[in-house]
Amino acid sequence: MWKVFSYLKAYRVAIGVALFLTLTELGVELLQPLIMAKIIDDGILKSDLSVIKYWGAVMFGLALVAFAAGIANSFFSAHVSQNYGFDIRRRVFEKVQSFSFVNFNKFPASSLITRMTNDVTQLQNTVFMSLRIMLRAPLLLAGGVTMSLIVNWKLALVLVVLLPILLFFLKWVLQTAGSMFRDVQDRLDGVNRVMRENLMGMRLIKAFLRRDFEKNRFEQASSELKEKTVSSLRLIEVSIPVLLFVMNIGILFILWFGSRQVSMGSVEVGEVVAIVNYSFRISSVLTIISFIIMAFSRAKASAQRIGEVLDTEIDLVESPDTDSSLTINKGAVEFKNVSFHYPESDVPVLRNLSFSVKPGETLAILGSTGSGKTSLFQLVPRLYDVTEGEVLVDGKNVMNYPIEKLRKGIGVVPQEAVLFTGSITENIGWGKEDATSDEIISAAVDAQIHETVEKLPNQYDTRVGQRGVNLSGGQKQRLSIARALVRKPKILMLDDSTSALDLKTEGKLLKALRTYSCTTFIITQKISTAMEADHILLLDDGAVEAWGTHEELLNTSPLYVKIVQSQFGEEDFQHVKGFKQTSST
Ligand code: TTP
Ligand code: MG
Repeated sequence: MWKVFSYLKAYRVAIGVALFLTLTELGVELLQPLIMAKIIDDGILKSDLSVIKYWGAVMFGLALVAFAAGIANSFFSAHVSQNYGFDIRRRVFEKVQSFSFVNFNKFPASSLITRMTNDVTQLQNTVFMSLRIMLRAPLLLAGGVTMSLIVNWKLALVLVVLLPILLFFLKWVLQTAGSMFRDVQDRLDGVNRVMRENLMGMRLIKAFLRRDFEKNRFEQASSELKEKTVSSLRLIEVSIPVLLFVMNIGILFILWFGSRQVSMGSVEVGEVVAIVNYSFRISSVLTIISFIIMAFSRAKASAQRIGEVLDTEIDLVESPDTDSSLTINKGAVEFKNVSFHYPESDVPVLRNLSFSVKPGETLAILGSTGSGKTSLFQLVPRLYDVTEGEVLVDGKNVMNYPIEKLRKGIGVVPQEAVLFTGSITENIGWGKEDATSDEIISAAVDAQIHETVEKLPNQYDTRVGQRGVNLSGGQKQRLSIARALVRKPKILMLDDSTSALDLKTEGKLLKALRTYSCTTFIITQKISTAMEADHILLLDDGAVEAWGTHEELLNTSPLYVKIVQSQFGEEDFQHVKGFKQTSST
């Protein structure tokens, strides 16, 4: 948590200036009652107009100074707090970017969003408030007491006794509210989660008529947030009247005691007025301190939450024997006795896989749903690391590649097409930082999306709506293929990325892919796609069920034959069998 606050160090000069300005304001504030006392005792009570005029002018001058200092202080405080917030947001964002999937699984997306927005804002507000008043408040308190002691120590003893008790009470409030606000922020995560899921699943919710259900879910999350916030605020709100009540009793006592002293002649009226004046100021400072405590307890909770993200240890890092000169040259891929389970579970997902693919070859991966196809893909660009065995690219363990260079040579088309807000050009060009428009168009042509794009109202400048909603499933798939192709990868990995394409388009796409000198991994459900590949890997429950060409598998794998039959029917099956066998001989 303290680390989060330590980023303020970068702004120490501006903070120094802001605090100096606060002290100027404070100085004026503390001098004013003293001058008032002077005006009353030496001016009003002695009917000396020149004294009143002189000290009146001094007071006016000081007020001007305080005014200017206040404005300048606001300026510096805003500068520091805004830059500090910007800085933290950037750090959290960069940290999240470096997260492995294991790290990601620890923080729900909604919680990361709240941490990066609301929690940072809480910190910003507190920093701003601190620079404006936080230092002023305790100093005003200390200054108020000191000045009172100077003016008349007997009267001021009341304050000396009362204040420690009140401060102790406030400390208790700070501690209790701190943990309560931690709860509040967690509930805010909850609200954001429901909100996010709702917005993302809007179409589904409408289609399934689940509006009322979702409404209740949202209201529940929202009311939990409200209740937690109310009970936390209530604590702070109750503390203010308690403070004021105690202080007012103290002031009454000062007045009573002071009037007795005045009649006895041992205290001047102005002195009583000054001390009462200081006491009122102290009361108002205590109110401010309560608010500061509220802000501080919130900031403490937020700083903890941000600290958790920043302190997360990245578990997927460059290995110590990384060879920084390694890059993917040819694109040969080999799996050697690879076993894998996700770090958060013990269930084996891939079991003892061994196979190899030469540069430029195409490997089709088939297998029932949940058999581990996507998981297998993730091991090549090191989105996860193997549990046992080795994945080799161009004969070198992927662990030996600098992660950046490894991933640069790989084009991944995920199972679920993800697009970003922006134009078609931007979305395709996202795959390669310096892609020229020729490269983008040629990737689009190969991905069989060029013609569709040409028909769009603004062609390549057409904006893809939120999460690609103005595109069909197949169009989105082809755009994400184009995005991978534009990288001219050495290894291209298509995760069921042609599922939404008709056979004719798919055929054209596969033909275009052959012109790329890259090794292609293609997860597919379709035998028609697999038939074209150099090798087929049939996965069953994470293990190799069969390996070979289409013809080989027809002869060796009953499961493969079953899949072929289920997709083609008996008659077509004979045809497919015959066609492939004659065409290859
Ligand atoms: P996948 O590798 O996702 O299976 P698949 O790609 O073959 O399935 P589909 O055809 O439906 O796309 O999953 C294999 C197992 O691993 C499955 O039990 C779910 C589990 N799994 C995780 O635990 N975490 C993950 O991030 C993924 C992707 C899968
Ligand atoms: Mg999958």
